Order: sequence, then C-alpha cells, then structure tokens
Amino acid sequence: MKVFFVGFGQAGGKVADMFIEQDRRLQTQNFSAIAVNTARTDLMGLKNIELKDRLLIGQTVVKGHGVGTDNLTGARVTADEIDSIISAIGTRCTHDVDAFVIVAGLGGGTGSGGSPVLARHLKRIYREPVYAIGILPAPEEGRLYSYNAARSLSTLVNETDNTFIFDNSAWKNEGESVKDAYTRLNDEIVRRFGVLFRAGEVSKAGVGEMVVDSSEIINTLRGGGITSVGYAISEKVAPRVKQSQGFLSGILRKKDKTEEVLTGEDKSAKIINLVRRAMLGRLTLPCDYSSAERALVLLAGPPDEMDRKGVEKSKSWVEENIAGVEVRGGDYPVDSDYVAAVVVLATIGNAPRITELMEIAKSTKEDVLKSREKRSTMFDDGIEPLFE
Ligand SMILES: Nc1nc2c(ncn2[C@@H]2O[C@H](COP(=O)(O)OP(=O)(O)O)[C@@H](O)[C@H]2O)c(=O)[nH]1
Ligand SMILES: [Mg+2]
Repeated sequence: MKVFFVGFGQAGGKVADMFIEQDRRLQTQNFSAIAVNTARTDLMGLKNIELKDRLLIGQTVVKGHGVGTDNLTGARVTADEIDSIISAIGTRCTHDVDAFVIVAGLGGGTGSGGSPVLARHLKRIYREPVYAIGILPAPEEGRLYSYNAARSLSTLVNETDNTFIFDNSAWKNEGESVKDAYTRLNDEIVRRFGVLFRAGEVSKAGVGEMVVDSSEIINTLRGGGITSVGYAISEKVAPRVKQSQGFLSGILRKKDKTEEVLTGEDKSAKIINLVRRAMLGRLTLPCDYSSAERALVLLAGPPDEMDRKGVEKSKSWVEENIAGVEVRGGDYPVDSDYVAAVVVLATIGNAPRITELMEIAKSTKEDVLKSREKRSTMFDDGIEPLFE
C-alpha cells in the first residue's frame, strides 16, 4: 500500500517521522508524511520529515507553545485551520496513495483533539480510506490523560474507517517510565505497521505465490471500530543464493543465527507456528482475539520460505478462533533473512483496556462536575459581583 501519514501532535509526529526514516533506509517510496502540531519545539525535534512538511497550527491562540493537555483547544485550533491543513495534504499527496493514516497519542491535547477533526474532513474530501493509529496513555500518566483518550477515541472511531490501537501501558516494562520507553515503543509500532502497510507493494524479491494486495487490507478493515495487530518473527532462515539487501533485517529484530534447510512439511509447520505466535503473543492492544470480526494473515519473507499450504492452514486456524468468518491472507515476498507474520484482528468486540478507559473517563467527568458544583455553592448568590 502507498500510505500518506499525518503525524498529529508530539507522539504522532515522532512515529510518522520514523515511518519516513524506515522508507528511506529501505529505499522504497511507499510512505509520505506531514507533521502537524501546535508546539514549535516538537516540530523542530523531528529528523526525517522535511521542514517544509511540518505544519505549525494555532499560532494566534497558543503562540507555538502547544495546547498542553487541553484537547478541546486542540480540536478547535484544528477546525479553525482545517483549510490550510487540507491544502498542505492536497499539494503533497500523490494520486497513487491508497490510504491515509493519522497517528496520534490520544491522551494529550493536540493529537487527541485534532485527529478526529482532521479525519472527518479527509473522509469528506477523499475516496481513499482514512485510518488512525491511536496510542493509549498509561494509567500512571493520570486520569486527565485517560479522560482525554476516552473522549478522543469515541469520536475517532466514528470519523475513521478503522482505528488501530497501540497501548503504551501494555508495552512498557515493569518499573520503566513511559517516557523512557518511547523510543522502544515507537520502534515496535513502526516495525509492525511498516510490514502491514507495505504489503502489496513491489519489492526486489519478486512476485509471491499468493500476494496480499491493498484491497485485501482495506476490505479487512471495512467493518470499522478498533483493530489490534499481532506480530512474530522467525529465526534466521537458510542463506539464499543471492545475498539479500535485507529488507526485513533492516526493520525486524535479529534473532540468533540458526540456519536450517527446510523441507516442504517443515516450512508449512513453521509458518503455522509463526502465525500462532503472532496472534497469541502480545498484541498492539491486548484484547480478546476471539471477538474479532475479520482478520488478515500476512507472511513477509523470502519467496522460497513461503508455503501455500502453511498460509492456508494458518488462515483456517485463525478463522476457527475469531468471531467472524472473513479471514484474508497471503504473502509479501521480501528480500530478507527472516520470515515475519502479521495478524490483523479487525473490529474487536471486547478489549478490557478500552472498557477500563471508558470507566475512568466516566468517573473523572462526574468528579469534575462535582468540583464545579462545590465551587459555585461556596460563594453566596446574594452578594453582588463587582461587574458582570
Ligand atoms: N508511544 C509513544 N507515546 C508517546 C510518545 N510521546 C508521547 N506519547 C504519549 O502520547 C500521549 C499524548 O502526548 P503528546 O503526543 O505529547 O500530546 P500532544 O503533543 O498534545 O498531541 C501521552 O499519553 C504520551 O505518553 C512517543 O514518542 N511514543
Ligand atoms: Mg507532549
């Protein structure tokens, strides 16, 4: 797929910047991006998105200092300047873009408030699907972050064609602060979604047996709602005749150097095993996978490691384990020493983390209302104010 990313706010900008970095490193031209923010310093911190593709909004309101964690202001500023954002996207977005992906941390202000507004407008203007990657805050960041994320997410799911969720709290290590984990977490995000979004694009490795194309990704996501992604990577596979440029080795984490020569049976067993590990392992949003309505199974790796039977069998296994019956899948041939499996669990019906987030938001709202009441009863209505 050819994807146009909009990195909204600080987290969104950093992640979009890393997608561009990956595209450069692999010398592909699958991704393009702009970054939008109300904070000048956040935009200055980016490394790969060109300066001319970084948009500072809300200058008359916050003077380049950001909106803090006020996502209402984030939404207002975005609505006020939507024309210039849309026109910036319009001049950079080429006719061959297959999808838009807005990336944002949902717990803050700019990305949290701005993303749903932008999604609505992009959907009105373009025929291509509009997706979001929404990053959930960790509970330790405080109730305001959860409240922001809950409000943003409930709006976002209605304005996008589908929203991928990455949960910071599920990915940071015990005892590690969220901030210290950012770089590692962003790496995990870009690795998974990089493989998924690139599927269907021509790579140097040639044509696969049963290639997943963009329309299959789009059809998998058609149900809307929220989506979680699983991922696993094999051991290093047997060396190939032509030494690879290492498509995946550039983006996948290296395992040990085991080199084995596989027969057909082994190959298919290995693929099934990898897909299982992807779905049963840590998902971008931990959730009940059996509540997914649709799924996509994607195998990326060297063509001689791909196995039709293995892919078919893993698809059936996924189908047996999810609520719906629509499971798509295939391979994405790439020059690599590894095989990666990506399992997209689309339109999830049950994720405890989301339920929890919504509950925190509800109680936070009640507390806010209560404290407002207190404030208003403390002063006597009979006393006349100095002016009104
Ligand atoms: N995964 C990840 N999360 C981040 C990063 N930076 C900030 N966040 C989280 O994203 C949420 C919003 O923060 P931020 O992006 O700074 O807000 P904004 O700039 O107002 O949109 C918070 O919950 C942060 O913990 C990052 O680089 N990676
Ligand atoms: Mg910030």
